[in-house]
Amino acid sequence: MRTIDYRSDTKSLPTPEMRRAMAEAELGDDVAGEDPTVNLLEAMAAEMLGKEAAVLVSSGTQGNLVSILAQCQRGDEIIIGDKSHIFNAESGGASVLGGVALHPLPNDDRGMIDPAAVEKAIRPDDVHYAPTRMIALENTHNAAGGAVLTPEDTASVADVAHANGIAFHVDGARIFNAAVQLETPVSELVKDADTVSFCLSKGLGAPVGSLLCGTNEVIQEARRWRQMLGSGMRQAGIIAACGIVALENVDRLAEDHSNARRLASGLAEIPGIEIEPERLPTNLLFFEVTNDRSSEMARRLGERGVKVGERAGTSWRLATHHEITPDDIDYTLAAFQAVFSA
Ligand code: TLP
Repeated sequence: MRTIDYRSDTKSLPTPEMRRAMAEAELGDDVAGEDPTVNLLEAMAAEMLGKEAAVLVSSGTQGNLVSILAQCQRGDEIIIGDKSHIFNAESGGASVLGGVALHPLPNDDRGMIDPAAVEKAIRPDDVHYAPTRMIALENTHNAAGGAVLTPEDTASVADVAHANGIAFHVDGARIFNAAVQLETPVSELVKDADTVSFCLSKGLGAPVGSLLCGTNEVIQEARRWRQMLGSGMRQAGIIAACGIVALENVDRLAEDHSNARRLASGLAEIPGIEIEPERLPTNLLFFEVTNDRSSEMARRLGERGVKVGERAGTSWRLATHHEITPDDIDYTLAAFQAVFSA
């Protein structure tokens, strides 16, 4: 039976080209800066993002964390979206390991934070307050359904940060999905960010790894924290080799978006599913199952090889990625028809 895994784009496996690149990669000790494949990946990432430097880290979570650790001190505060991954799904690492408080502001349904609210939330210089040291946005925004922030959105918050001498970070786990969707160079999307993290292991298809990009100074400090966190990875070129293949193929994310759109239009026709296909921005589809047998539906789809991401209650998330073909979309829609009409 075929298996089509929509639970996350993180579930995607490396491509045959990545496996070959892994086998053939030139390797060295990356802790000493001697792995040529890691060095090449970091240079490519820095150039594509328009930043001075980049460091390979083990995950998106670690990319966000080392950015925070490199730029904030114990007792500082970060202004962050209340639906952001950093706030909700990174184990409170900033607070546990950095002693940094998170100050959430509402994310709207595009994952945006109101710049005027940010301005108001910045703490005055007063002994009662934790100094605001960083402001962060997420692009694309996971919980907002893969919504895309434009360069203007980003600039509007970055300008507030910089006018107040505060660092501005972008959690760009899926920033290349945003760039492909907007048909804008990724460097343009993050030009106002001091640091950006992005993931190789989501839609880009690599098995492991993320990069943090920023100034030479901040990235050097981030390397120290990466080492302290136990992620000095020695011959990490076997990971980086896949990352290079991923970065050479970012344009193919457009196929994931088009597959997601076709899937959303098909699902909209199925009674028992509430979805707004016209609101679908990138590769993440969120929708509601309106009958009261949501878990049973998910199980039945699983029996047909279609694995879906159940969220809270009747809310589902499906993510498209490089392993999912147009033919898989047809198969999936037929499976939904069968399960939901039974
Ligand atoms: N998101 C994952 C996990 O929550 C399982 C997913 O399936 O969507 N920022 C954003 C916006 C993310 O969506 C994620 C992961 C991360 C950071 C963290 O990346 P990893 O999983 O590499 O630590």
